[in-house]
Amino acid sequence: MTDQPIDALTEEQAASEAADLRPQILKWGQQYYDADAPVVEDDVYDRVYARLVALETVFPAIITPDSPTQRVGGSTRGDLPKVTHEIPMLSLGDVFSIAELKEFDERLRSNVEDDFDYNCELKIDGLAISLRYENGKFVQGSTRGNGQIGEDITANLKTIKSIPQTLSRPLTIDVRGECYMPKAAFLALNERREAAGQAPFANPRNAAAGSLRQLDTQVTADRQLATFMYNIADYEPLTTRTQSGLLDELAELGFTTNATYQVAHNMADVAAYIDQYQGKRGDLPYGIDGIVIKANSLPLQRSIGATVKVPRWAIAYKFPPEEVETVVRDIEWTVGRTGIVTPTAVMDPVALAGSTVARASLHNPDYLEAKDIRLGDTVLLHKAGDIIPEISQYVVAKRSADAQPYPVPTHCPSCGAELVHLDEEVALRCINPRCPAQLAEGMNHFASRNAMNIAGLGPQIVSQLFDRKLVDDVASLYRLTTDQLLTLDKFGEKSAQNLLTAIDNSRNNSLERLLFGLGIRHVGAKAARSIAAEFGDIDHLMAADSESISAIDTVGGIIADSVVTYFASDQVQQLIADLREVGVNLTFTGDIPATDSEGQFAGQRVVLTGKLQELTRPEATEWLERHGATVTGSVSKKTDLLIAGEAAGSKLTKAQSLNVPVWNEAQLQAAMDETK
Ligand code: 3B8
Repeated sequence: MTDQPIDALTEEQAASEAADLRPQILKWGQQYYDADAPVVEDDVYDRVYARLVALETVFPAIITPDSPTQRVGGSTRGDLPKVTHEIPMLSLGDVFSIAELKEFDERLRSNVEDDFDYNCELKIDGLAISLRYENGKFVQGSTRGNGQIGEDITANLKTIKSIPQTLSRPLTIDVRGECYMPKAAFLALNERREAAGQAPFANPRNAAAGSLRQLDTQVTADRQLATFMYNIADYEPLTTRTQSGLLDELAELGFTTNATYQVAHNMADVAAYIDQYQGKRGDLPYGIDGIVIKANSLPLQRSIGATVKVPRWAIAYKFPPEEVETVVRDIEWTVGRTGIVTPTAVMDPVALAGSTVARASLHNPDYLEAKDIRLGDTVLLHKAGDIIPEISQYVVAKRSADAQPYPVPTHCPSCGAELVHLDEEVALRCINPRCPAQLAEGMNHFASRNAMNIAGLGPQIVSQLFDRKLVDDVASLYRLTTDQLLTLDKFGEKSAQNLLTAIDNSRNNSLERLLFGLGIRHVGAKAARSIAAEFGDIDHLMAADSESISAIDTVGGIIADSVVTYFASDQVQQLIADLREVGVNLTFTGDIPATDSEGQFAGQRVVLTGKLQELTRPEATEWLERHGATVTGSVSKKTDLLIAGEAAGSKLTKAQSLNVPVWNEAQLQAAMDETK
């Protein structure tokens, strides 16, 4: 993007710049919506988008029908029903300095005759939601959307424990607040995602947004979302007439409110509140991005009113982004358990928002290229969502003249095998199954709490075990001796004995822990449990075909195919034989999990083809599998249903020739809506 003034451009130059920006914006938008994993910061996206809008406004002739500016309803997903907010859900105006905050105060005081107080609140970094109660019963929940029209997310919100189903009084009210993911839940979720080979969320806000848009409410329920409610569309039904009293009354009604609010008589009080929480920010269990001040009197709020977009009686003070400068010394490429090779910037350690930071993920080669981080660059570092260290940008003025773009490796840093991009994914992968880095990561996963739960066997010990060639796979763990362990750094009799006991005890685990611990692609802890319970022991599982595995209620075709492929490998069969020989239990000894009722697509083979508009492939697949379908890749006589998106090709023709029923995306959506 150039920063040339637009009126200095010719139409041809404008057209050419716009043509460069559009694919970039579309790609970023796609990544955002498909994966809830933005590749650029929101403000970069906003600036580039604004530039395109400006170009097209000055030169309307250059607008193309496929320009991202020509899309309607970009902020809401088409697959969720719409809700009209009878009283609009406004957003807050924001200021970035105490000086601007004082201007806001002076403007307001010059328009209001009497003295008044403010209520100060933390600005929670989540998603605004509106909850409708009729006669004290929760009837509908929605997102803000564009303020007039939001999306209906009632079913998802019903899974959130802090949202009361029934109020302590039978009021009819619309209550507004913030839905967020606590930092601890976010970290645990990302750990689970990485263990199951899924991409982690970039920050708690994205994780919360992704969780609220789930088609399957069980997924939302597992995500541990929370809420703080802070506003009401119309205060008439309440007894209180102040904002601070409103927070108390909402709490009495059964809502969760944030208890940190304080009434301020003047700007000195407000400044003290800001100081206090800016310092405590890193210690809070949820992310905040500023504070909000509101005229405390509710009737005064009403008389002051709002512009079309923001209330005039409240303002958000955004904390200065806590950013520090540091220098990039290295870019490390590490290989994860699933073979994904991730770049990490290694920097001079700096204190940032309550911790010392020396590393920041650069996610993937595309991200590295977009950020253009080079060795020796001075960079600005912040914490995304108050928690994940992230490089904002390099400092242009401090880049040395001979800094070179960082080359993306073509070969695995651990084993030297050639790296690949599978299925057009952004991630770079090493697909060598004997890659030592993957083996070590695999062993860490094997030992982790939800897998074999071997206390004391952490990454540092695992890497020493591999370095000293004491192990070469997970079965060899069970042949370790005290003498061998005594050779490890800082290991004495006692620590060696403790680790051996922990390893020994894990022999008796029920099969699902082993299944999960083996790290079979797509097999999370839940699927492992259902599979172990269904087959009872590993021999029956290894003899099973994909159909019989995917016949399990909660296990779909993708998982089943992955399990079958895994056990078909000679090396895997050897590993299982070794595990048996060293005495690891291979049978299910746990409780039988409750099975779900018959899914709508039970026993059906479904194929997806073409480009879906509203859903992503994985979303559609996951939903179908949860409802009993086996989702396969090719159309045959056995196919029960083809779901065809746009530009469906040969699979559609084949399905038609075989008289296989064909649905479009809208029909799939209708089926999804019905089962809600
Ligand atoms: C009016 C009041 C929007 C908001 C508001 O923690 C309005 O009060 C709003 F039109 O968005 N993120 C808060 C937070 C957000 C808002 C708010 N109060 N504490 C927040």
